[in-house]
Amino acid sequence: MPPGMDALARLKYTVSFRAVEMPMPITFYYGSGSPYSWRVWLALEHKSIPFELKLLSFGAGDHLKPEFLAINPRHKVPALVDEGFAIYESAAIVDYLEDAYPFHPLLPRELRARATARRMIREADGYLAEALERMVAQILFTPKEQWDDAVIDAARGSFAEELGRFESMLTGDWFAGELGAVDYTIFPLIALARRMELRRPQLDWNCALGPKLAAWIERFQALPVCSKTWPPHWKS
Ligand SMILES: N[C@@H](CCC(=O)N[C@@H](CS)C(=O)NCC(=O)O)C(=O)O
Repeated sequence: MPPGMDALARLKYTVSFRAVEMPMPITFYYGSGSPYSWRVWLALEHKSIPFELKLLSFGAGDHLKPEFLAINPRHKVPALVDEGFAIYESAAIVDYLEDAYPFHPLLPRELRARATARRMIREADGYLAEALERMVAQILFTPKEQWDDAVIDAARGSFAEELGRFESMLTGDWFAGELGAVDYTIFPLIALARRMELRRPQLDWNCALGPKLAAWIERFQALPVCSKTWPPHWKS
């Protein structure tokens, strides 16, 4: 501590020194390939918030262990603990980060632009993600011999229809003006849908993606944060 400081300056120095030396990091519970987890990771990176990443293994049943159930009794990732405060549900986590760490905003500041961005997030969670989950249940979690083609085709149809809606919502480089929470919600959903083509090539998303969405995907994939947060098990 520099000599000659008065008591108040000394206290301020100590507090700021401690804040620098001993930050209480956020603990972020994550699952590789989970689009909801990916969205939160992107939000944390956007805000440059330091965090400790806890990669849960579903295979090992990490999400069913008592210590994780104490954080999220619904045994789902993502979840986050910030100085003892536990929060789960990806959209709520992103809202929390936006409120608790207002720098580098994830949503537009202007009232109506912000409302519109939130509406798009609700639409993505309510309709796009809903159709995706129906495909995931079949293509990723049902043995191939037991796939119900009618269920997959119906879900693929709903997802494609939603892609058409989001195509028409995209009026600039990003969904809500600046890169932010809407993009971070939608990209992981589309990335997972595309990933499922490895198992079911007939999904053929290129046919369902309009030119604006296709260019937006290219733009997003060119961001350093995209490769930084790419699901680890997709890299191998
Ligand atoms: N609505 C939740 C969905 C989270 C979710 O479905 N997570 C999946 C992985 S993508 C999960 O953890 N599943 C494990 C389980 O349900 O036991 C959110 O947005 O956070």
